[in-house]
Amino acid sequence: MEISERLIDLLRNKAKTAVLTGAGISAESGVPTFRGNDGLWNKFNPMELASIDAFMENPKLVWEWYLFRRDVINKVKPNRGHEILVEMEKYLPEFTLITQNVDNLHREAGSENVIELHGNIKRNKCLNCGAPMDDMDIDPENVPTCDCGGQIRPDVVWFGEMLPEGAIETSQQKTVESDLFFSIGTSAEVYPAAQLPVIAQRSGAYLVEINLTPTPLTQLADEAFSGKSGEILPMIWQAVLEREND
Ligand code: BJW
Ligand code: ZN
Repeated sequence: MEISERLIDLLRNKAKTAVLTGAGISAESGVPTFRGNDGLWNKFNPMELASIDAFMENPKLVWEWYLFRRDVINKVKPNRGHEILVEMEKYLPEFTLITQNVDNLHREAGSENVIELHGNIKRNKCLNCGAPMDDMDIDPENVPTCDCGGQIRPDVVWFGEMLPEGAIETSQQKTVESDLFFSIGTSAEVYPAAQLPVIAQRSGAYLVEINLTPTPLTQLADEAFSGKSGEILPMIWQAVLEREND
C-alpha cells in the first residue's frame, strides 16, 4: 500500500485534522454495518426502522431491533482503527473526531472529544419532552413512559430528525478549519454528515478516504485507501512514527 509523502508530512507537521467515521470503523469489532452485502440490518431496512413513523406505528418492533443491537454492541470491543484515532488525538494539538456511530466504541477506546452526530444507542430519552431516561429496563411489549406521558425511546437520531443541538454546527466549523480530513468507513450517503468531507475539500483540506468499497467520495478524494480501517490506519500511523525517528 502506497502512502503519499503529502499525507505523512501533513500528519508530521501536525495539521489541523478532522475525522468523520461511520459504521465501517466498527465492522472489525463485530458491529454490522447498515448498508452493503454484509450489513446485518440488510434483513431490516434502516430507512423503515430508523424513523419516528416506524416507532409510532410499531414501538415493539423498533425497540426489539434496538435491544438486539444493544446486546451486540455490549459484547464488542474497540479495534485497532479506534485505537489509532486515540493516538492521533494525543499527537495532534488540533484534532476533531466526528462520528455517525451510536456504539460508543470511540469513547471506550479512549478518544476524549467525540462529536456523536447520531446520538448514542446506550442512552434512552423521552419521545415527548426529551428528558434523559437511562437506567431503565425496556420491555418492548410494554414500552415505559415518562412522567409527562411520552414513550421512552432510544437516544439516537432517526431520519427526518434534527441532529443534537450544536453537533453539526461544531462539526462544520471544525471541518472548514481543517487542513486534513479523513472520511473513514462511511458510505457517505446520509446527510448532513455526508456533506462534511465535501465541505472540507472545498475549504482547502486534503481529503483522505478509507473504505472497503467505493463511495461517492472515492473519486473526489485526494487520496483513497481501499481496505479495512483497522489495517490501513495502523499502516498510516506506523509510517508517520517511522518518519519521526528519522
Ligand atoms: C468499511 C469496513 C472496514 C465496512 N473498514 N470501511 C439531503 C439530500 C437528501 C436527503 C437528505 C438531505 N438532507 C437530509 C436528508 C434526509 C436524511 C438523509 O440523509 N437521507 C439520505 C438517505 C438520502 N437525513 C436526515 O434525515 C438527517 N436529519 C436531518 O437532515 O435533519 C434535518 C431535516 C429534517 C427534516 C427533513 C429534512 C432535513 C438524520 C439522519 C439520521 C441517520 N440515522 C441513522 C440511524 C441512527 C440510529 C441507529 O443506529 O439506528 O444513522 S441511519 C444510519 O446511516 C445511521 C448511520 O450513522 C448512517 C450512516 O451510515 P454509515 O455509517 O455510513 O454506514 P453504512 O453501512 O452506510 O456504510 C458503511 C461503510 O463502511 C460502507 O461504505 C462499507 O464499505 C464500509 N466498510 N467495513 C473500512 N472494515
Ligand atoms: Zn417526558
